[in-house]
Amino acid sequence: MTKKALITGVTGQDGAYLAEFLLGKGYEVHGIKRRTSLFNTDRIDHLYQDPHETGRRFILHHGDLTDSSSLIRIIQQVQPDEIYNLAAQSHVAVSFEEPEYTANSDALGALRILEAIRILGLEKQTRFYQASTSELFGLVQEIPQKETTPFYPRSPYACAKLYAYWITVNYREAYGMYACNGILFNHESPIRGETFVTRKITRALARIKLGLQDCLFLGNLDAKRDWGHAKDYVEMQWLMLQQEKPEDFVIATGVQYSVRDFVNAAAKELGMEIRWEGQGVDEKGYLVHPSPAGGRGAGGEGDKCIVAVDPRYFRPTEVETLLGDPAKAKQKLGWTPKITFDELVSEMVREDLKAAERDELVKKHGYKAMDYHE
Ligand code: NDP
Ligand code: GDR
Repeated sequence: MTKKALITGVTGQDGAYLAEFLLGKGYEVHGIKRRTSLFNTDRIDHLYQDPHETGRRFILHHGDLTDSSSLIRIIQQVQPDEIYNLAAQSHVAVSFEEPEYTANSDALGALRILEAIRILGLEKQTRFYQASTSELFGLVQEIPQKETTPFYPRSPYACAKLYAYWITVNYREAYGMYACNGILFNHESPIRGETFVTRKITRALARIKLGLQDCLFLGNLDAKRDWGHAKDYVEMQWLMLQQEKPEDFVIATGVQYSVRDFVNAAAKELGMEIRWEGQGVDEKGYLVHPSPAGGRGAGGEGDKCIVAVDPRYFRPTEVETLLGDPAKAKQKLGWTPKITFDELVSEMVREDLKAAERDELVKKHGYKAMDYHE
């Protein structure tokens, strides 16, 4: 029997990698996408199958995590063996600007799916994966963080995800459902959203290299993260649903770098040198460099600003340091990340350089792509 999986957030980074992975495993894959005014299926276009064809194994449905009726209808229609709840307003900084919407989609969204499973009597048939996050650890209580480390969320996003984490545990215990949390640390890729810091860096430095952009504006350069590759991590999402008993797992590499380290690694990949030594050090220890934002930064060749700090990107409450301990996943799921930090940076830079070269060509023909600073 062909297994059926339903993925919420299929148009996102993880959704795209997971859909591809499950199709490779022979699954029939259903994805929920929300209505948008323009096509936003770039990440899954290579998987698209014409709805007029028969025997399709990749099927998209319109739905929204804030709309129970659509979720119940789709789950009833698909009768999935596995549901991967990846949809979320996933940007931590944006969650301070849209806290209520973030709670609605990220916290109540998980509840709506769990309730739909229960309402439809699928508790024993449908396994449920919740995309939990290292942001739950927030103000860290223990280094490195593992499954038993106490949570201390530091943003509306993390608070919403905390609810989703516990409601998943509760439905498992209350109704005997196969429901589990993957507590995933940051994972990136060439299809990472452009406003997360890694992609923002690789994209901007590639464009600076080709003269398409002047300066990269960042926030906290000293924040430390445990960065892995999304392709490695989606395999663990699937493995968590293939165990005998549902359990929660930390997925991380166990290695930590700062945002500044990431900038240096990306710059090195492009053969660029970031001169962090500036004209002085300010009260917070940042190297000062005159920049259009009047902020703090680092110089490039001559006196040109390449990287500057714009306080706009500071968060009201920051998560300064995250480092995961993936020992349990290693032991029970056989987890070892295949892609190293250097390989991740190199792949992201390579792909963003290709994109910048395309933009350069377009520019040569008289068009200019908008230079968003987000
Ligand atoms: P993305 O932001 O790339 O993708 C999020 C997806 O959710 C998109 O498909 C988006 O649709 C969809 N979505 C957002 N709101 C709704 C809604 N109300 N209804 C339906 N769909 C919606 O996230 P990632 O792929 O990076 O992450 C996947 C999940 O894992 C998220 O839940 C995230 O919070 C969590 N996570 C991510 C980590 C990471 O490092 N990447 C680490 C730990 C957890 P659209 O394309 O229309 O915007
Ligand atoms: P994060 O990822 O908040 O960890 O959440 P992000 O890449 O946004 O930030 C990482 C760290 O970099 C600092 N930073 C900046 N961040 C952004 N976005 N833009 C900047 O200009 C910038 N400058 C410095 C941040 O302050 C932060 O400390 C991601 C998301 O995918 C979540 O959905 C997921 O749950 C967690 O990872 C694990």
